[in-house]
Amino acid sequence: MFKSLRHTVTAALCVALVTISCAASAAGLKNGLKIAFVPKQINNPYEVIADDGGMAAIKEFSGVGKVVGPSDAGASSQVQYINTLITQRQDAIVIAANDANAVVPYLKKAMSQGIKVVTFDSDTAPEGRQLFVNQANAEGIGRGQIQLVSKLMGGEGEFAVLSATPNATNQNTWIKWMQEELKKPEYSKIKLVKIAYGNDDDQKSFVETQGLLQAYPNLKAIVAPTTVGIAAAARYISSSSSKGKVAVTGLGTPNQMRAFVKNGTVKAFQLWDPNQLGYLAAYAAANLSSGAISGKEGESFDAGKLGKRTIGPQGEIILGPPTTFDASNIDNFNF
Ligand code: RAM
Repeated sequence: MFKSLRHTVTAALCVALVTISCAASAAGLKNGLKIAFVPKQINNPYEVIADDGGMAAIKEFSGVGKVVGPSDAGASSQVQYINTLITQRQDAIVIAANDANAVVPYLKKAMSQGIKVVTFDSDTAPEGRQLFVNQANAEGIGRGQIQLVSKLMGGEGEFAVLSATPNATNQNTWIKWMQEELKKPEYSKIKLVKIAYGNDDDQKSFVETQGLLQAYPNLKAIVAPTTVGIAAAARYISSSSSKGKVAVTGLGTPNQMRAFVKNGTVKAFQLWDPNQLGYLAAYAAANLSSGAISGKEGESFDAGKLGKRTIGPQGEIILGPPTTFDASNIDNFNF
């Protein structure tokens, strides 16, 4: 009797252990992974939403997450944070790079010491990281911005781009695709007159908007492919005589843009969910750090509530297509 009881207990324990170890290996992630997020800027509302998504993911797989970074988006402002994270022996660094090259030597140093490096939002040169978690296909974002602004301008007139910093990899890639799209004959009557840089600084973006309106009196639209820029441009225009004459569009968060959509300054703009971007980047980093993936094209991994994701060419993982927001749908979104 005792013997059989002992067997039953042992069997039950085995079932329990097998269940636990199956649960752990289903996700295949190590416990207690130390993952640090380094946003472009610590105080940019977009980056804050993305970082929150990352921290939520890290909590799900019982890691230890933190967010550190500069208050400006300058090319080298992230270097000191990377150096500290190397000293702290983090398992992974997840970074939205302010410059394609400035951070690469430091990220290479991190990787040489076994720290996994994932870029998200804004990439480095490929040798600076193992994976890049991109919000959406860059070509699609760039071409989509021109399709949208052309519609808002009635297919003709002058427009300007109000970008982030001159060295931002993501904005520069999108602008390159905007310029490609503009070569199509259907845009022969619209002209890009200037690319201005607000440096993802609210005040500078505000002043740059004012400068564009003064320098180009016939301006029909401003495209700001940055959430900081579009919010500042909309704020300036909404209380100026240009309201209703100069369209503002680009990439913005629904919560920052809602008031300007409601007061008619902004008809339509685009974005993806930054929270999901951070969430996906954290899962990518955890899978790399756990050895579940090595970063090769074609490898798949489990990204929690976002399901199975596959690594594409050049170590790129794409979140999904952007959404276009306007008066008809903006109240369905809260980020
Ligand atoms: C700003 C930043 C960020 C970009 C968004 C759209 O918040 O420049 O990198 O992805 O805009």
